[in-house]
Amino acid sequence: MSKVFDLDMIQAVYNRIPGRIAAAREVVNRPLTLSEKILYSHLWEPEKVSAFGRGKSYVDFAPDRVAMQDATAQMALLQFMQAGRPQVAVPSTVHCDHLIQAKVGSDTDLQEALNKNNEVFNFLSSISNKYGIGFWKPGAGIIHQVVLENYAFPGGMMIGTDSHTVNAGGLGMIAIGVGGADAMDVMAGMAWELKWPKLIGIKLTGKLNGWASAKDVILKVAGILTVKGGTGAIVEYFGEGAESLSCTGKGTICNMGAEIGATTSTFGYDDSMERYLRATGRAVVADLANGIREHLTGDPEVYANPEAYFDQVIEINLSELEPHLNGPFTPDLATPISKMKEEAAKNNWPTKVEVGLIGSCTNSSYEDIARSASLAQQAVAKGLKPKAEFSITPGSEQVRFTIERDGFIATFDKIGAKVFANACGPCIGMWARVGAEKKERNTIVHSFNRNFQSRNDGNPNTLAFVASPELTTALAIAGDLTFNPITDTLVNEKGEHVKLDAPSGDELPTKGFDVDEPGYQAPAADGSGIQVAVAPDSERLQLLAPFPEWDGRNIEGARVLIKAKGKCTTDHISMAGPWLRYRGHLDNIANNTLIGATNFFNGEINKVKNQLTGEYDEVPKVQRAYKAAAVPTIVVGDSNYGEGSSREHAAMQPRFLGVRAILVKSFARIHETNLKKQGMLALTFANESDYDKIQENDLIHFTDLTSFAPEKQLHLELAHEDGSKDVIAVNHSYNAQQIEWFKAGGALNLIRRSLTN
Ligand code: MIC
Ligand code: SF4
Repeated sequence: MSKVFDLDMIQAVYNRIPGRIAAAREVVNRPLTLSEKILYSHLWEPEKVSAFGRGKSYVDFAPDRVAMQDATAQMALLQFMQAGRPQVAVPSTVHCDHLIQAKVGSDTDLQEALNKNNEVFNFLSSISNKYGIGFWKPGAGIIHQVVLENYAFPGGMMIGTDSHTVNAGGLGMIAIGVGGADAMDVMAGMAWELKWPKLIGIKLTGKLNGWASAKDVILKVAGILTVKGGTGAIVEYFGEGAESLSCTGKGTICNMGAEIGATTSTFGYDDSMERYLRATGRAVVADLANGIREHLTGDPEVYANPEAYFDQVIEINLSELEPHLNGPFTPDLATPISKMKEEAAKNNWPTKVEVGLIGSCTNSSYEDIARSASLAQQAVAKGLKPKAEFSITPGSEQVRFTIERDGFIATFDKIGAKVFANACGPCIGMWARVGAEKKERNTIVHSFNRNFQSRNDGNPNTLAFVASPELTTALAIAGDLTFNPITDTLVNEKGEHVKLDAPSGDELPTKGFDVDEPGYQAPAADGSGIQVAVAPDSERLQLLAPFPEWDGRNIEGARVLIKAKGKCTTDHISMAGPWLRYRGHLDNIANNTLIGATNFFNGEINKVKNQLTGEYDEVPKVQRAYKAAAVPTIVVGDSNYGEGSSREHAAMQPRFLGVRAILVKSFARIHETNLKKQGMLALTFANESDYDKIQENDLIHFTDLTSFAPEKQLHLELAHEDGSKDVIAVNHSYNAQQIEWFKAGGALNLIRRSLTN
């Protein structure tokens, strides 16, 4: 596309960056990392610059832009509607990508999605039009790919209502996933608050070769740091290895930083980013960035002596990196391909690969597709017929159009691949996989980022492994999880042993990108006359009613709705797939609340005791019964509760159904903020082992909620059925402002109040 979006804004950001960094240097008085430079350049109150405490200070920021996808934008914009503003305060976009189900192939599936989701797409399109929001239609592509191609810029700061917003770190941004309520604040012209993050430095040396790809860097990092190792931290990559990676490869690495819980990941501006900006029609942005180049990367002293500036440093030699397969069921279980035979046997993983899927926001760049196509081409030339099914979901119409022009789709056709619409599709469970309902144990491999149980096809017995698109393609051809393309051979149709050569492909199209109909709708210049209608009887959309304020009293006589055991991700709390249909209707989507979580007391899913009747029933039903009887409840959980997605539904639903507090060993960052924003109590055990003290029939009394204050523990009395009692201390991370949200019944209530005053 020829037009550069929001160039004035980028220019203004670049004009102020040098001065802001100079001011920060004065107070911090040492060389700065890239992350610090971007954070300091985006302070809401630049005059209050100070040496903020990592992991301690809450700081207000002014992000440059906001991105939203269809499944979360509905709730974000339903909230924004209530803020009483005529227009968004910063450039914002909506992308329709999550609601398209992959079934037959791109055209049919897209048409089907348009028919099914017409009401929601119309709502999003008209509300975008009204409030000055750029709207990307269904089929235009996946939010993060479209953002990288059109909006991301080095040194910028963005928030987005999707955890993989972090993808834009590939173009040197600080881009952070948030809940819709946070997005609403920024669109309404308010500050955005974040605890000043810790910094993890990852030094990349050497150069990728052979079968290794950028994806393997993050698969390895996930193995080292685990799903919670990045919590509260920004991961900054640097070193000659970092510079040798393509810009989209960097995007892949940052994208999957969400899987280690990192606030975001980023890379310093370099030649690869300049090449990408020029190739995507933004030479003018590249020129501007070149003008302040030294400010768009970390100081040389930092990279020369990283231990002195980062809280943790990891070094990875790209020259020695092996392709990895991470999974099943968690993205941090990393196995180098050479160890897969042994691991699969040890764990009894089915080794027959049923399906290989490439694409998603993580891995759908031109380079990814070109390299995978080189393998498909080899399969054809060497007489190999893929043993597994194989599918591609391109990340954007621009990539799809270009790869079609360059013959890659035709190559994939020759190996019988299916091309799905430019959308999330199977990655978010929008995949009508034939036979999934039989719930058979089986193995699939994909180039996406998440592999939580049931995520892709709804079958809890599908073992999904995450790999690079290249390895995914090779394993689909081999139909075997233990096939190591570096050492192993395959038998072709003529019975000959053949070997696959390492993949190859261009980083960017030599003939340039091309697209016919990108799928963008610019907003009306004056949207004041546009009506946004929500039908009162709609089952898809529902206007929001305010949550009740806190009554100023201790919560007493609370019941344990569920004590969740083990992993409890946002997929367990508010499942996606078929439930995506209710993302704009709080009452309806609340019927999936915690239906994926395992009940500690009976080991079962979606079966908890209703203390009013003594019977066991489904979680949402039991909670609705408590609500009707005005019985307060709490949800108890394990570590890293709420990991995964940014979906604030996982916080709003329990809140809507009347749950009063979530008490866990630890939270994932976005979920904790979402709970606070919605006026829920988000608490952590002061002693993790107190988790064991909570019994099924307990009555729980707060003893000191009336003196709720920052940095002060709260106490809960557990009255057990046998008459004994325990008093436990719980921690919280609320600051004074966040306590006001709690008191008001949610942050939005404060905004509503300010409008009527
Ligand atoms: C995901 O990858 O889980 C999603 C779907 O993109 C989510 C957003 C959502 O739940 O709508 C995310 O990662 O934030
Ligand atoms: Fe879509 Fe999957 Fe990316 Fe989430 S991770 S934005 S569902 S492609």
